[in-house]
Amino acid sequence: MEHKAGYVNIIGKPNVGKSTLMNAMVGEKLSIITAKAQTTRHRIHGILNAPEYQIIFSDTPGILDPNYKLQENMLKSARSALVDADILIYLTEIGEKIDPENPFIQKVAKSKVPVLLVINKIDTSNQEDVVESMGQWNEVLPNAEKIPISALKKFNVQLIFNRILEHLPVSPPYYPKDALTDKSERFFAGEMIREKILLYYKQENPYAVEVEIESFKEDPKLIRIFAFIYVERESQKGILIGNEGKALKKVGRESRLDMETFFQKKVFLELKVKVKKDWRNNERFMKNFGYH
Ligand SMILES: Nc1nc2c(ncn2[C@@H]2O[C@H](COP(=O)(O)OP(=O)(O)OP(=O)(O)O)[C@@H](O)[C@H]2O)c(=O)[nH]1
Ligand SMILES: [Mg+2]
Repeated sequence: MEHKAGYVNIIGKPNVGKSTLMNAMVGEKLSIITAKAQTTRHRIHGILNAPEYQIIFSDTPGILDPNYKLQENMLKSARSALVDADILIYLTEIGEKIDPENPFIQKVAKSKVPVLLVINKIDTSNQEDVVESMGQWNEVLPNAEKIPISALKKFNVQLIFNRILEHLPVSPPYYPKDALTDKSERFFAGEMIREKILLYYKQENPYAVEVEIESFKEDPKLIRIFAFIYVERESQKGILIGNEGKALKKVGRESRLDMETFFQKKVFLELKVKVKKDWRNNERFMKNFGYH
């Protein structure tokens, strides 16, 4: 039997469930998920291997109008997903306002590769609204197959998988057949910390945060991780650390537990908060953090 392989890129607005869908397809928690928009900042590959195929899912930052340099970089990263896909999943959520003039949607409409228009979160809706939404999308993206799902409840996720297998090109694998992702252990450790910060702090504060894994040392029984948490202002540093350091301790404890599950090993984690003024507009700083 011929081997199939290809890239399935998941794009869409912030917070529609792109990361939840990728994790459900791959069966691992690779991408962090929160109820806040703009959780994902980098493209992350999640790889599904079987003897006869390799599917490379690409989770991307949500598409938005950029207000600062970091968001410009996030948008670039989402745009790149339009170019290198073998199959595109345009993920929307039920109730999303459709703007046919949106340049992204127009590009998707002209896509040369198969497009699956996936309507997520139907667990929060009813059949009538789902049918109506599918009809509306039919007018905007007539060539795309419409699939209503719930990524959270894993409803109809199998259907997406079947369609992907039908469209997947014949190709040798792109990654080793035991690879799960393109990202390093350090990257995931940093993301687990960022997820806790998005979950536990209010308003603008979590968006001003970047995490740097300064060292990651693994011995047979233990992983020692030292991380810097960068914020933009002194006041944010105070908020992050909290009264008697309690808030930061909670971030440390919860991140460590996640890491121990993910790496299947005991973890010793140390966190330190640092101020890096206005880093979200600092190209050099962002380059160091893998934004291009
Ligand atoms: N009810 C419901 N909630 C969902 C579903 N899928 C995702 N969510 C929730 O929607 C929120 C956003 O999910 P994410 O997977 O982080 O969304 P995203 O598109 O990756 O978001 P960004 O990375 O910010 O662009 C989270 O609170 C999820 O739990 C679903 O099928 N049903
Ligand atoms: Mg995401």
